[in-house]
Amino acid sequence: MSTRFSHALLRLPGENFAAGITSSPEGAPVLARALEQHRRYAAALEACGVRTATLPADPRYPDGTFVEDAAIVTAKGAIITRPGAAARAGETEVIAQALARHYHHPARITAPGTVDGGDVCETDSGILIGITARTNEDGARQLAGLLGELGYAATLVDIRAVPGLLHLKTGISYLGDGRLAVAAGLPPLPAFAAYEQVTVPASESYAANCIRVNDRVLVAAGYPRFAEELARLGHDPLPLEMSEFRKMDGGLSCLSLRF
Ligand code: CIR
Repeated sequence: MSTRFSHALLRLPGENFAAGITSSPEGAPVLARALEQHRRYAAALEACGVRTATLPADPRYPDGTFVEDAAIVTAKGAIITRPGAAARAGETEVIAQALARHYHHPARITAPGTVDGGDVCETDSGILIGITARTNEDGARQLAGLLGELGYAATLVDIRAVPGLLHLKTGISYLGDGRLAVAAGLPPLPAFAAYEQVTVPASESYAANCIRVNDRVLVAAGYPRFAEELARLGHDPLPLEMSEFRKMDGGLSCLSLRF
C-alpha cells in the first residue's frame, strides 16, 4: 500500500541551507527554526508509527535535506535518481549508501535522463511521473521502464506548461483510498481522471504537498480550509509548521523517503 510505511530516511538541513536553490521571495530561512521544524517533522513520523533515521548535513549540498529527490522507494524496490539540478547531482551517493540496508542493488537513472523524486507520486493503482524542468522525458521513460520491471504501471504527466510547479507533487498528493489532493490552478489532466479529486484552494496551494502516513495526513500548518476539508472527508490531519522549508521551495514530502 502506498500510504503505509514503517521506515523513513531524513537528512538534517546544514549551516548553508540558505544557499540552496529557491524561487521564493520570502527571504532566507533561519537555520535554528528549520532544525526545530525538522525535529518536529521527524517526531510526527514517529508518532505515526514510522521509524526514522536522520543523516547528517553535508555542506557540499545545501539542498540535501530534500532527500525525496534522490531516490524512488517502493515496496518492491528502489531506484536512485539523477537529479535535474546540476548542483544536486552528488546528493544521491549518501542516500544510496543509506538505502543499501533496505534495498539490494537499486537501479539507477542514467544520462541523459534526469529525475527528481518530487515528480513521482505513487498511488494504489500506479505511479504518476511528472515531466518538468527537473525530470526530463528521457528520465521519465527510464523510470517508467524500471518501475514496470518491478510490476508498477507508470503514467507520464507532462506539466511543463503549468506555471508555478517545481515538481508534480508541488501540486498533487495521494491521500489514499483512490483520492488525490489537487491544487486549484492545475488544468484537468487526464492522468488524474480516475481519482476522486480534493481541490486545494488557490490561496492555500502550498498545502497541496501533503503526505498520507498510515492513519494520519501530515499537512503544512496555516492552511485551515484544506485541513478542514480533509477532516470533513474523514482524514486525520496533523499540521506541521513548514515556514523555513517553504522559503527554499520545499514541502512536506521532500523531507523524507518513506518506505
Ligand atoms: C530545489 O530547488 O531543488 C530545492 N530547493 C527544493 C526541492 C524540493 N523538493 C521536492 O519538492 N521534492
